Amino acid sequence: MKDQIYAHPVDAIARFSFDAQVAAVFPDMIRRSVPGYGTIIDMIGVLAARYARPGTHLYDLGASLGAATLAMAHLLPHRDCQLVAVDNSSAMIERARQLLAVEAPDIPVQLRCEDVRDTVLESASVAVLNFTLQFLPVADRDALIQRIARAQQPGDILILSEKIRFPDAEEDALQQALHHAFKRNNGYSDLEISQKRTALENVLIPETLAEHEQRLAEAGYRSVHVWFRCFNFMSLVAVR
Ligand code: GEK
Repeated sequence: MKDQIYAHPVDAIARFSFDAQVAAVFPDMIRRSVPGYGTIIDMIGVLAARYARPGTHLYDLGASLGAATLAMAHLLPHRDCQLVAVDNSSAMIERARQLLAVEAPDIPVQLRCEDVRDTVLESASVAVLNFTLQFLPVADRDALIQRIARAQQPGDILILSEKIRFPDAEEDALQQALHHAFKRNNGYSDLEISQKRTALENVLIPETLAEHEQRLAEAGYRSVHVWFRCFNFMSLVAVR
């Protein structure tokens, strides 16, 4: 289904939330809004296949419809790993349940309708935060990253994808303009782009690459690699 949520003028734009309306159009919305989304999903599968250890858990935190879970499921080399997909939107989890039943009926996935800040984490050889951390209050981010790190052993990974901001105002403006050009090229009108931007204010709070790197280092990740970047979107693999 095509995302037309912000296609018509709205008087008072409500804060963006991951409700049933968003869940229904989510695959179209995220593909047309996040540069490289398809590549990032595919490569999460490749990364997970390399780092998953037998008998451990693979967590997709803020899983939405489970695209990253599915990518990991298809390439997972060990049958005794447990895939866990967590999202606090019941609309997302319900649709994810239906999609996974069709796309990966033979691969058991534990679906949890929970806040990622509360979900229990254990022996996490692979943890994925694919455009989720950016929706948490900044004050809650250190604690979540530290909790993930504590559930991991040396050599385990956290894949962290985020929209970022740049410390240099001119570069930040350029990267934002390029992102908007990407959205226009994908069929979003200027009205849709500007209304969505208003809805996301104080909901999606981007940080700089340096802020992410510092948080990961403080949590105990010994190396952090930028493996994808396009405009103001990037994905890191942090090795515990
Ligand atoms: C993908 N990873 O397709 N607890 C649990 N879930 C949360 C929380 C929270 N505190 N806050 C936000 N979410 C997905 C895409 S979308 C990114 C992730 C985007 C969930 C929220 O309900 C939504 O499903 C997801 O995080 C963010 O690979 O829409 O830009």
